[in-house]
Amino acid sequence: MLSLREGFDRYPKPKDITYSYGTAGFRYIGDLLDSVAFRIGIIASLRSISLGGKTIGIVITASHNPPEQNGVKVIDPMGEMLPQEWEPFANEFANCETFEEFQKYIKQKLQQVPDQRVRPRVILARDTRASGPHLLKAALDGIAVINGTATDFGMLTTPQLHYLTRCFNDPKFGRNTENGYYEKLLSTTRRILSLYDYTFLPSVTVDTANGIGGDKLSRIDSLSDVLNFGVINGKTDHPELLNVDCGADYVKTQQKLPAELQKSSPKPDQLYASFDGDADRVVCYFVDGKTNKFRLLDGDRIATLFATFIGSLLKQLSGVDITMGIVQTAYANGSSTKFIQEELKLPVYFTPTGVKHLHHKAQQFDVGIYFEANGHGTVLFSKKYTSELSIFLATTTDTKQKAAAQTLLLLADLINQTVGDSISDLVTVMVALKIMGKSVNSWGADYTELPNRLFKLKVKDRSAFKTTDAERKLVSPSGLQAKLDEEISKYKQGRSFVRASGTEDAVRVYAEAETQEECDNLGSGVCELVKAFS
Ligand code: G16
Repeated sequence: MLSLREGFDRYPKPKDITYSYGTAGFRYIGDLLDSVAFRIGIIASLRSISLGGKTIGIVITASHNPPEQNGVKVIDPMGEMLPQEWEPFANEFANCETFEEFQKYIKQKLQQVPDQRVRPRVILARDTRASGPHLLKAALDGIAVINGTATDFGMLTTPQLHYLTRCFNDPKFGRNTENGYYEKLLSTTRRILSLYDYTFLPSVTVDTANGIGGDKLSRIDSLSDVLNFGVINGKTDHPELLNVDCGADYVKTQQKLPAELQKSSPKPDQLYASFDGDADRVVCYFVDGKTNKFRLLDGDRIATLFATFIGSLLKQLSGVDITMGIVQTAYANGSSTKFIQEELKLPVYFTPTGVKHLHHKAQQFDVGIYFEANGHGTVLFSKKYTSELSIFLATTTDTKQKAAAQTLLLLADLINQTVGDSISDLVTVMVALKIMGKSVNSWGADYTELPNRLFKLKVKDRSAFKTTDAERKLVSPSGLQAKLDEEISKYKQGRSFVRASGTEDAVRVYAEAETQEECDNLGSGVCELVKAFS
């Protein structure tokens, strides 16, 4: 067995790097992550011991980032992100330089647990990146030095590993195998459709960013006729093509079709979708048959579609007391927020970027819908939701009301309750459009987006950019926010903010305004100010 000392020496920490557990775990160039992957194996094991041996997950992925990058993150027993109070420990432990320090951190953590003899259990999965197998080996060694048991699930989407982690700790949630994931998705879809006498959903073409999502969609295709997907950018065995000119991040930030679709002629007025590299984000889009223009249906649109769908079903039930709220980030288009508040008459809350923030806020509602504009999100349903609807279902005799209540209950099984999941989110979009008889054009006409643009700037030190008010205002560098406010005030419906990325070494600038020209000018003006302050 590998000793702690041998493991520490086998995976030395590079001297000139300070690692940080960012928006979604540690992310760097894959070749620079060996020591972090080894240590994440230890962190996950310690987390498992601290929870009396509950199963913890590790995902090796850099999601939307370029192929040469990679990342590691820890999943908690109920499929949620590592609690934020563990992040300072993760940071200190990932950065300690000497074996003495390294050993001290482990001892300190173990001293805090009720029973140190508990054997940790960890499950792992990775995306398709070339550095994945190597980092997996390092993580397995980290688990081994703490005498943990590890199960490697091979290549999965990130949400599949979230699902599995939950299943190991909460068997009612589903079967703890990859097939269990598909069974739950397919049987729930079939049951919802049968309530409306449908047997299948129309096929949708999905750009899977040359990532793991392509393989998994093909698997779903082969298992059932309920769902059919045409996969493009499905070259899973070419990791160097991951997220290159394709995928959810490309489509959202460039506001255009994936390159592959630009070359062909997408069918007008048809639903298309793009996943990111590990299939935890989805954006939809279509080409308008009248104008021949690309129309993006991003995370904000998916949130409003789900709210409209769930709201319309709830409206059919009398006397059911269910609260619904929507959680967004500063990136949400101002028009979407207005639509939610004024048309849907629902409350909107803002949190900083990162699922870990949105997820917790959404848990405060019976139906908590959270989506980042980039397509990362889900809908959470409370225990009260299930019990109220079950009681309603048992008492009503009305066929239509029964179907509505059953659909609502089944949605809690269809939509991944642990994290944003491109596959289950897309299927929910398809189900919602089918049951509401809504076309993509009608979905796109719910509101008109304000022109918006996202910029990425390289700066000397991104940690100098500190924010408050759900990242909508800067508190540092000193004096910059006042300059930004002055710039923003020059534009009609102008809104802009600046924040440091938690997944890339860059600062992001978001701008929106009444016209595209004004938006572009505002964005460029803000970028100039940022450059002057960095
Ligand atoms: C991750 C997070 C998302 C976040 C995105 C960008 O996405 O899970 O919540 O919006 O990074 O974050 P930042 O602007 O801090 O770089 P993914 O899909 O890469 O896991």
